[in-house]
Amino acid sequence: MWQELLIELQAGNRKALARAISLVENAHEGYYDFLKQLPNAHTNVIGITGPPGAGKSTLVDALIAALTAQSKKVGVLCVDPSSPFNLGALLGDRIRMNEWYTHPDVFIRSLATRGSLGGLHPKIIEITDVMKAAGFDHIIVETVGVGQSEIEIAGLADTTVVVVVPEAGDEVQTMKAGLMEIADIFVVNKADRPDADMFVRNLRLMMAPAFQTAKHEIAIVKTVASRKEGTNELYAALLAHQHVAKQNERKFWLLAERAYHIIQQDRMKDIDKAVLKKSIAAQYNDQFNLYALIEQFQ
Ligand SMILES: Nc1nc2c(ncn2[C@@H]2O[C@H](COP(=O)(O)OP(=O)(O)O)[C@@H](O)[C@H]2O)c(=O)[nH]1
Ligand SMILES: [Mg+2]
Repeated sequence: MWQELLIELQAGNRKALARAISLVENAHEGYYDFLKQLPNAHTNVIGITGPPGAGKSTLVDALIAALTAQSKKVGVLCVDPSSPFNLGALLGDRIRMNEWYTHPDVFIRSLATRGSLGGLHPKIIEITDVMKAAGFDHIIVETVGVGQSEIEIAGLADTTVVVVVPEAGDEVQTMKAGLMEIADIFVVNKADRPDADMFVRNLRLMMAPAFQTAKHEIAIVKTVASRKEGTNELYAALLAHQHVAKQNERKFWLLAERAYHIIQQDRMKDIDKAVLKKSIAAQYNDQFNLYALIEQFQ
């Protein structure tokens, strides 16, 4: 039933790709059968994550320019940040990347987060796998690195780039446990700021223990994304990491993360935080007990 769509998207038909993504994004009937037909494609997925405002979108934009200059085909997924209190997605990324929407070698899709478990789109892994079938040289996924989404991005990407900025000294300390662990490459963006070199030194010191146990070197690349500076160095670091990403042990770990996440999503699909909140509000009184309420949902 889905064979034709798959053949078209594999042939590079972008409309077919967009249709296939919508099929999966909206979990239309039969989408799982479509997923089961996907070939085992080996496109390297580059995850770009980091705090809001670090310059991730600007960096992705600069990276697209560097890659297309080398005639590479690039697919990009942007997961727009949205606050749990306000589910509207920001349109900034869309507007900024306008010039790429008509480029024949570039495909960009923005996904709104829908208050999923870790803040990423609930079907992000599946949609990335659809993108993998479409014959891109590189797939870039931009996500905001907050909370649980770090684990998701690690399961999603073969190479995880963590973007930080020079002034974020304290933030880097507190993010250490999450973002630091998943970084295959660090980008210190906004290197036009005066403290950039000192920050890079501090980051190296801070990462020294991790560098010793890591099986591969974790590159630190300085960029000024808004001036497209440092993108070639970043590209070199990405290529250098590709052979590491393809090692089987790591690959299987990533696939296990993906499988775990998809199973988790499936088991949680009937649980809606808004419904939980409504039930809590309706039942809240002096005798309220959260665990008794939870039982109603299990
Ligand atoms: N000074 C400076 N500003 C930058 C640089 N890269 C991005 N910015 C600015 O930082 C702001 C946030 O960038 P954006 O790409 O939207 O960050 P994101 O939230 O991580 O995607 C924007 O105003 C950018 O123009 C840089 O290298 N230097
Ligand atoms: Mg952004």
